[in-house]
Amino acid sequence: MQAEKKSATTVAYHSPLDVPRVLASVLTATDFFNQYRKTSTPIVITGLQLSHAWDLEFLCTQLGDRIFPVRRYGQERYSQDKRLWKDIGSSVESCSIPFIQYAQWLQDGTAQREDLYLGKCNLTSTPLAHATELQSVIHHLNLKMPISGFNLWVGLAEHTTCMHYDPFDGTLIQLHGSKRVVLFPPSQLYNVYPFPIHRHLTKGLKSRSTYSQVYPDRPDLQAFPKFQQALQHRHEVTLQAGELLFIPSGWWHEVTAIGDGMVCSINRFWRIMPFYRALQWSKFRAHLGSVLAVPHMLVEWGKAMQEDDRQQSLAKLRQKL
Ligand SMILES: O=C(O)CCC(=O)C(=O)O
Repeated sequence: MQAEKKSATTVAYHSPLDVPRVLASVLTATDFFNQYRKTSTPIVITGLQLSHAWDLEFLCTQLGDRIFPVRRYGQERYSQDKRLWKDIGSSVESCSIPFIQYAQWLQDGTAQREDLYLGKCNLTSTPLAHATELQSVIHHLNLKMPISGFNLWVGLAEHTTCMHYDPFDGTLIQLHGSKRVVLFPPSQLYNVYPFPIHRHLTKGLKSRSTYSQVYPDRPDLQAFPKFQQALQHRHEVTLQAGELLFIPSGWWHEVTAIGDGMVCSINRFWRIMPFYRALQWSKFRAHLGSVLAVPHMLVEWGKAMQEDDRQQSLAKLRQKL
């Protein structure tokens, strides 16, 4: 009997692999380093003590009229083929507004309607940078050599940060609501179809070679057939408030806010440790992409310098870095 031929578009699903969960109180800094960081293994650290609820009221008291860029994704974006997107990640069209204005938009339906997201906003020089829960987990895990300050991510359930990887180790702390994170290891780099590096030459940072062209939950296997192989390596975890996800450099991750209402997390990037782990192609590839984006960025900076509201135009470009 002839075996039935599988259509190129049939997705063979595998149960996702788990990400280990360990209680913060039983995980020492040495074990974290030896078992997870050294081996480039994602892990969820649970049971972090939150000194208060990180709800919208608390965020408003801490951030009030500070100005943050809020990205407008729009409802149509995720129904489009990613290859047609005009911008991605930090380059998505944004407007700079006081936090309380954003809080209002979260409550009155504007944020939902427009799929607005306050993504990767630097908290340095705000009171939240000194929050005890952030400081104590860093101390507990003996995390050193940050590449960035703390970044705030605030949005509504169902917002998705599309699948990408970072060229640094990352820690994502969930503070309010939950997030579902889908991960693929660095070995799957080409099976998840990153945007090509050369696209930076013509699109600057509006394209990102660290982003995948595939929607992991509804892949187009005709366009991206090798993604079928990546599915065997899919990991999935739901992150609850009071949990930290360690995302080693090069690991692909798609992050979706779930539940109802406001969802808030803070992340930070760290130099890759131990040093030899930094000798990975995905990291160099990401940096090469940034170098190729330079000529396009210079043109954009040149144009911004000629604008009447030069300061504002330059500030907008800085946000996209
Ligand atoms: O929380 C998010 O929306 C994205 C976070 C992320 O990509 C990260 O922590 O690396």
